[in-house]
Amino acid sequence: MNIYNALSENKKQLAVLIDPDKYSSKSLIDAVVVARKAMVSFFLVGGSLLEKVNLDETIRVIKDNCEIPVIIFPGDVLQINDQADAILLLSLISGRNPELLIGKHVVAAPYLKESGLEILPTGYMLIDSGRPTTASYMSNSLPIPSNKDGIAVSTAMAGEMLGLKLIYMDGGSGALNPIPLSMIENVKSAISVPLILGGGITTPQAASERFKAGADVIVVGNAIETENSLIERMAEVVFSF
Ligand code: 1GP
Repeated sequence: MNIYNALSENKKQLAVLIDPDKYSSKSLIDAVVVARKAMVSFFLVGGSLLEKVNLDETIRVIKDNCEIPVIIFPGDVLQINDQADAILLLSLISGRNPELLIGKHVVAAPYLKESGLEILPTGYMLIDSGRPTTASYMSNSLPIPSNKDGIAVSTAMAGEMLGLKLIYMDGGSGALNPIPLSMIENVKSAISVPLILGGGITTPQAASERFKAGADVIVVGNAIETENSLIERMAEVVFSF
């Protein structure tokens, strides 16, 4: 399966973020079973900081229990794993940390080439969500202020002009406030590549509003860690479009 083509289909899609630190084998299998039933489009796996050494096992459990494609959402070069289907090759274009714009990519390139993973060049934009997140702290970068739509628009446009194939706007996992609708609308109308959106989306209504504003793929992580059934309700929103 070509993951980029699947992400670019002109339809709304739900991705479930699995932070390997947050799941036991049992709770992961439970989540996978619900995700399969709900016909979730993708799993993203990874995190800004992984405290347990179980990425390999996490991906294996997912692959053993469903056909849903696994995309690595790496917080570091240590999170390259060839059991997955694809990897978001993130350039943190909202920040000015050269390591996350090109440095880590140089280190990772030979490993990525060897891995056989499908590479998804992604303009990653952290948006301020009301409090520091692990992503903003670990990336040593300043998120874009949530009321500065113009900065977000120009940043996303620049990312597309540089050849990045996806734009991912993220409030960071566990964001206090999800990304405002006006920012999503303005960014979406300025780019033609798929727009992935995540961070602090905890209700089907918040997801629905953000799909309407222009998000193509919505990523939900935190909210489903304690309530699996939310996956089904989020998926119902996707199928209502
Ligand atoms: C974080 O976009 C993802 O990078 C998902 O965020 O965990 O807050 O849903 P949540």
